[in-house]
Amino acid sequence: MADDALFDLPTPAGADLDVTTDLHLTGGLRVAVDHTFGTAERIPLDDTSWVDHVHGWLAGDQALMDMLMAEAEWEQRSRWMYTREVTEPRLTAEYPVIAQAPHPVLHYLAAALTAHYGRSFTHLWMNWYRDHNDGTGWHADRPADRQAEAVIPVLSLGASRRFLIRPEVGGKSRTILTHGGDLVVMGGRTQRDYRHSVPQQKPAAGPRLSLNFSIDPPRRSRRDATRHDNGSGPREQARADLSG
Ligand SMILES: O=C(O)CCC(=O)C(=O)O
Ligand SMILES: [Mn+2]
Repeated sequence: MADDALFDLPTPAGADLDVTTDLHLTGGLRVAVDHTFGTAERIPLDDTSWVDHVHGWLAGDQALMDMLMAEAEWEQRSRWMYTREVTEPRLTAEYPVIAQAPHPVLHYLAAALTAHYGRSFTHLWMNWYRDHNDGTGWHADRPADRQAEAVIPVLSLGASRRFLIRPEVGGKSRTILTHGGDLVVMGGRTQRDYRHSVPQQKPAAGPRLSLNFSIDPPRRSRRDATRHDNGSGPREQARADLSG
């Protein structure tokens, strides 16, 4: 995109990580995170909003992806757009309480994020983009967009895709190219003052999963919240376009 600033450092740390180090914590899955966050690139959006792009934070992303695609409870969700029901262009699986997820590796990931960012990530929702026709339209994450500030880590597995972010009031978008194993963390007032998306695209792309962590209270799953929000989803209601 001509108007995008590209933030991409091709320095995958994941290749250097030893996937046997944390086996006792990952449920035997051969993955490892970089506990030092040594490849983190802080992208200031303005004085109060930022994004961290942690290149190659996770080693073994394919093993994690294979396990989650086989074992998580994926569902096809739909939502109301004005007068018609629209099928979301992706699959979703959700753990409103990560501690109850039956996969130790998810606890391991949440604990590593909590240790670094100093807040207790308790809620996980995952997207499965089956190919380039799947995506996520412009939105802010709820309820984080109603909090003074928030930290939302998003872990990418599988195919590389473009993660866009632009001011809530409109304007140029920035592109972060996410590779399998990369972590993108939105912080500060990003959920209030910016919108983000993973656009559907023409160039072919294989499957990608994203793992989105938050500190939402567990009493309502995002699916329940969708209903309470009068047919428009908790994340989706904040979307500025209809692309999904
Ligand atoms: O897939 C991604 O990288 C981001 C997805 C997202 O923003 C969301 O599901 O709220
Ligand atoms: Mn989001």
